[in-house]
Amino acid sequence: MKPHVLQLNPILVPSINVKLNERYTMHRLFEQADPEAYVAEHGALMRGVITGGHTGITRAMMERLPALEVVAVNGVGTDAVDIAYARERRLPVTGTFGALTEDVADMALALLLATCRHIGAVDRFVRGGLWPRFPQPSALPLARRVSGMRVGIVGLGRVGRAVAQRVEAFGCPVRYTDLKEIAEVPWAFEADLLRLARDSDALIVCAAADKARDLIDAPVLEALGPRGFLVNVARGRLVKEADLVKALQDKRIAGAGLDVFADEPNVTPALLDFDNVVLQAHRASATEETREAMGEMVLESLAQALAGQRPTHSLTT
Ligand code: 8YV
Repeated sequence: MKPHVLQLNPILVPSINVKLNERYTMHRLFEQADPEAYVAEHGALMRGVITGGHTGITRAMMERLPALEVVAVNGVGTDAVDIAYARERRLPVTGTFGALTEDVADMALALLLATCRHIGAVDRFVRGGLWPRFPQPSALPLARRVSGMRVGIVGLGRVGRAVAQRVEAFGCPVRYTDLKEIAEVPWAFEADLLRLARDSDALIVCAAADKARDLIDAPVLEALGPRGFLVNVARGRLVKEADLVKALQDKRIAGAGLDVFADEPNVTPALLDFDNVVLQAHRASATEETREAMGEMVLESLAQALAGQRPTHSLTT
């Protein structure tokens, strides 16, 4: 009999779904009209869970799955999983570590370029037929040069390093902050986030959000200053959104590029009003290539755990 696996989020790669269906009896909770009733009825069967980085899994849900042997996160952020409880139950919680690094770093660069060069605002200008109506160059403000910008990276994990490498190719001096200095990297460490913000033209948030929240608040934005840009490809709650809105309203920062938000999929409405803000829908890892690689890692983790082995990409066991 095939093991039963509960899937909390859709996977958009057909080949991965084919393999999941071949190997497991899949229970796609997001397709159920009444997910609560579904878990009540079938929860006891589930040996594996697949969830997304943002969705994670609560203790309450894991408690309803007594036969659970593995939580496979289709992502790298495990901040939404109750890790302490998983450890208590000796459950492996796996991630797709390394699979999405390049794409998330690419998204950080895309957001930095789009924000500094007004890509979104000018696209709206052209699309809206405004160019022929306002052909004079003064209709659009001058943009900002990205090449050579001083870039501050908040959190120098895999993604932070990949961002650093990319902006170096743009001739940008890089500094970073993290919990502690990292010995083997060529970039300058700055322990004080306020000082990093003050000495940066762009701050790029790449940190894990397991413990931290509201790292980027009014004082940090004030230090970044009216010519500074903020990019966030990590987690929304690392930025105090009310402070960001206020800083944008008061023109205390120059702009922001955001892929992640505090209350996804709801975006603080005020953020929609700024022309100097570029918004994405938590899509930094959403390429065919990366999502396929992530899916393969999920398959590998399920197979290992359900064969009684320690999954290679387990964080907890
Ligand atoms: C994904 C993420 O969007 O890896 C993470 O932690 O948040 C994103 O890559 C998500 O996990 C997709 O399920």
